[in-house]
Amino acid sequence: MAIERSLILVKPDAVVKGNITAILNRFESQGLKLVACRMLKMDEKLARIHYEAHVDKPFFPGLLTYITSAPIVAAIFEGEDAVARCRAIMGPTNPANAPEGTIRKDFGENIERNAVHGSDSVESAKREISIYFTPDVIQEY
Ligand code: IDP
Ligand code: MG
Repeated sequence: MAIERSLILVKPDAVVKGNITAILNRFESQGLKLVACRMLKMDEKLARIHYEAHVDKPFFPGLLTYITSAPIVAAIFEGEDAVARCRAIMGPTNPANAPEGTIRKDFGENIERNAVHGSDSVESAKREISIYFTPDVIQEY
């Protein structure tokens, strides 16, 4: 297994409810290393870049309204097999299908307002990390 990085977003529903640190802790407590972190508000331009695979989907207008409704926290977690491990810690897209103890089960509201984003492959992680972070702000320790 290789050391990977995943791009995680704490999404607006979770930020507004005060769940930022509880969610980041789910990754940190599983041994994933936080190597970059920032808070920002998505705008439509950024949302269309981040969700480029979804811009033509029927749910995109609702997703756009939601994801730009309040700030988000963008973070990079690093570790062995980080992409798959982060996805497992998050749970599936729909919180209704999420196992006990996953972030989306514990903090998600519905298939749209599901608390967290995580990269779905190493390739996606590289693309997504470059949207939010320049290499000089990613820490080595
Ligand atoms: P993922 O976040 O688990 O990778 P994707 O299929 O990539 O799921 O969808 C991106 C985001 O779009 C989801 O996290 C969710 O916020 C939203 N979304 C996905 N499918 C639906 C849907 O059917 N209705 C409403 N929102 C959706
Ligand atoms: Mg996805």
